[in-house]
Amino acid sequence: MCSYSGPTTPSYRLMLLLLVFLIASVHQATGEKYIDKSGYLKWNLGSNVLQGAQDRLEFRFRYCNNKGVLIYQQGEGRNFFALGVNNERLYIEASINQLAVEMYVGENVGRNQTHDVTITGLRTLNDQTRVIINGISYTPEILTDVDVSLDFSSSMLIGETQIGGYESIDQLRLNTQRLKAYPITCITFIRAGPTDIDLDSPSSQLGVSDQCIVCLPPSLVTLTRTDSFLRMRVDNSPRSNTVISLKFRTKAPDGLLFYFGGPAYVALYLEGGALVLRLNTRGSGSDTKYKTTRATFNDGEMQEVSVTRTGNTATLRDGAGNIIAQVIFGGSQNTAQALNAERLYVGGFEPAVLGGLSSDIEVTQSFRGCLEELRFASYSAVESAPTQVNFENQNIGSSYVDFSACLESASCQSYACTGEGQQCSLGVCECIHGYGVRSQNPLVCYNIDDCSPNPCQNGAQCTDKIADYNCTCTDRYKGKNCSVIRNCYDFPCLNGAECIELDTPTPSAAGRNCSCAPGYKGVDCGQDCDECNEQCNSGMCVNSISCENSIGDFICECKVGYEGKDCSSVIDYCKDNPCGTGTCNSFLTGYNCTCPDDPDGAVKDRQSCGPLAVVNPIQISPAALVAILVCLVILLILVIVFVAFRRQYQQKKKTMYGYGNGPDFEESRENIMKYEEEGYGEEDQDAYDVNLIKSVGDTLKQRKPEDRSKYPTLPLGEAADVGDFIHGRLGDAEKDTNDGAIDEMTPFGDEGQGSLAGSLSSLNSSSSDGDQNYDYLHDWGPRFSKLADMFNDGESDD
Ligand SMILES: *[C@@H]1O[C@H](CO)[C@@H](O)[C@H](O)[C@H]1NC(C)=O
Ligand SMILES: *[C@@H]1O[C@H](CO)[C@@H](O)[C@H](O)[C@H]1NC(C)=O
Ligand SMILES: *[C@@H]1O[C@H](CO)[C@@H](O)[C@H](O)[C@H]1NC(C)=O
Ligand SMILES: *[C@@H]1O[C@H](CO)[C@@H](O)[C@H](O)[C@H]1NC(C)=O
Ligand SMILES: *[C@@H]1O[C@H](CO)[C@@H](O)[C@H](O)[C@H]1NC(C)=O
Ligand SMILES: [Ca+2]
Ligand SMILES: [Ca+2]
Repeated sequence: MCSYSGPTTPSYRLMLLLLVFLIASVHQATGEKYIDKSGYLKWNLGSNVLQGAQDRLEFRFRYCNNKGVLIYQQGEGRNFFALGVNNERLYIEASINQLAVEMYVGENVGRNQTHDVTITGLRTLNDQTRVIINGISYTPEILTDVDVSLDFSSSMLIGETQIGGYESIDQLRLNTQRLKAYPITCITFIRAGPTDIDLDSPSSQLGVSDQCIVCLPPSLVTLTRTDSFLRMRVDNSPRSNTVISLKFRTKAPDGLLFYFGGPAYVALYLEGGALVLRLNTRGSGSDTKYKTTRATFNDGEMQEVSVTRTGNTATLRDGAGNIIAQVIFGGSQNTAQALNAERLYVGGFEPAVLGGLSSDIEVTQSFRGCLEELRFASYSAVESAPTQVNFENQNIGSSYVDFSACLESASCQSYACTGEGQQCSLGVCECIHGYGVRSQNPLVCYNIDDCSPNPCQNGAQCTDKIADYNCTCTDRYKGKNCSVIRNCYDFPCLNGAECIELDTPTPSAAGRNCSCAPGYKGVDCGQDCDECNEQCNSGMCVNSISCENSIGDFICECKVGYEGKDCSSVIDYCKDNPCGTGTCNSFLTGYNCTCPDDPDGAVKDRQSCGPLAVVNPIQISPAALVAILVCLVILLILVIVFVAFRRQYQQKKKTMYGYGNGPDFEESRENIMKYEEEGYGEEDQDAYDVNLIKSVGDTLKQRKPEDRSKYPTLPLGEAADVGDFIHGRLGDAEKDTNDGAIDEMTPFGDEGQGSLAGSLSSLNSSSSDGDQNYDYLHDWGPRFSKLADMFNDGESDD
């Protein structure tokens, strides 16, 4: 269970830890070994240190470079067994009774990490072989298909054993390159079968120390100019033996790699891409030199070389230790010659010494490119392995160098590569990809015409670019070379849909994807989508009263409170902030305001937060105001015109027919009917006297029921015979003697009666008025006497 963590667990762990520590310290006692590059531990024939390893081989180790031999057992004839690392995997190579075995036995063997390895079943070297690395078990990846039987105690594998490297590549029988390199390793212990190998007492060793150090990052330097150099501080005691190794990357064919010594020296440089090794151990006379036949050391790849000088012999080796050049100075090989150790120049000569030194050396310009992992050893009697020299910390003079990285594009003099299409690359200017060389010295590059021959097909137009071209295809074609028919051309999408080309070997409807315009559906967007009944890319009617579908479209009639093409949005009546300082509450049907002057909303349904005094003021828009004014003006004009016309008419009548009499009688009556303010006869002094009209109404209301009975009333809901009613009313009016007029006709019947002033009417309301006398008007004053005259004149005219 998860909760199981009883008191036994920690103590168990502690015990385990103690055990591991004990084992570790036991192994430490046997002596961990750091074996530098070029170093090795070696046991002679008959030592049989790997006896029992065919059943179980255990070791703990760390390494620093990408490949190399860890354990090498030489056997009789061509038999051998080798175990090492290659690209972070454990690798075994063996040859047993003329059968070659190659296999990877484990993964995740990273550099600069300590690994615990247990290999079982080495006896068969097949899938029975198992490896456990840091607790993880791996089955082998067997590259060969053979059955062998391996036994480290049998005579077939009796021979020398080398661990952590090898004395000489010549002693190795390796079939492949996978392990051919000197590793830098730290070996804590090796146990073959039940027995630990005593690492303290090999038959011979080189470059081995008792203390493991962590892997040093490789020291590197970029030399950027033909006069760059580094002068390194090294042991300056003259000694008879020297080892110098380094890695380099350049494209420049010429340049000094190193010069060690004074008048007596060993030197290595590039000349025309080949390596030249020179040696002079006397300090005078002509030196001896060897130039490699291989002239591709300036191919821009990483090259690893080492020069070992022993007395008057110098040997140049590649990274695996293969000899590629050797020179012997003088006659006697046995004469130990101590080189003057005052100088180690790397990459170039110091300007001050140029000419003074090395008159034999043809190449005096500097190496340009990257140098890595310089190793140096100088010794007399006991061999010592070269150790890494730090370019940055161990130089005593330098110029035009960069210690940060391998700066491929910085390794040319700044003015050198400025022409069109040029770049600096590991020491040389070159034409960039897509440019051709028009001329060397000075370098001129030109843009290669990528349209010739024309790669564009089907009438497409070609545009040249740098290391590329662009075909402008006609409508029907697509592709880099316009050689492919577009699906969208032969199978277009309909109704304005966007057509997306898909990749198909042949043109087909499946080779395009139609992205339909709103309102359409179907693979080619040829169908209308019914927004009233299905989900469409144009939306669907929601919250609608009605929906009407049409081709490519639809019309929704929204429910109250909704808007939008598909009625999906709720109308926000508050969006224009109609409440101003108040809070607006929007509902489906409208909005109301909660105003600061009425936070509790006592006054309901306020549409704005103006002053409360005017609740629902009648709003008159300016247009309405203008309309009313215009109406008033028209009315005024009409009145004026009417009055004027009437004046004129009366004048006319007076002259033509005599006053108030003649054939025009009926016409006069009509006018009366329109001229209603006359209705109350001479008692109405002010036209439109509202009080007067009101009083009539009041009089009517105040009538007692019995009074009312005297007047016929129109029974409610029995307004059938209005004609009869009016007729009866007329009759009543004639009989009636006092009381105010109550309908349109009676005023004319009453006209003139009860009025001191008599009738002001200029018309004859009835023939009975004919004998009227207007003399009393004279009593009203001069103005009225004229009136009186007028009327009397009219009478007399009759
Ligand atoms: C190796 O690991 C140590 C720490 O364990 C680190 O300091 C060192 O830089 C590493 N070396 C390389 C080459 O990565
Ligand atoms: C275009 O044409 C070039 C030259 O004819 C050919 O090398 C290339 O493979 C073609 N590319 C395609 C995508 O067809
Ligand atoms: C290449 O041609 C296509 C048309 O085929 C054009 O859209 C594009 O811009 C061109 N690119 C260049 C770099 O000329
Ligand atoms: C077509 O396009 C749509 C959206 O752009 C995508 O979901 C669909 O997978 C595409 N169909 C194919 C066959 O590529
Ligand atoms: C606004 O209207 C809602 C719903 O009709 C009502 O509940 C609320 O009292 C009203 N508020 C005001 C301030 O009129
Ligand atoms: Ca081009
Ligand atoms: Ca539709």
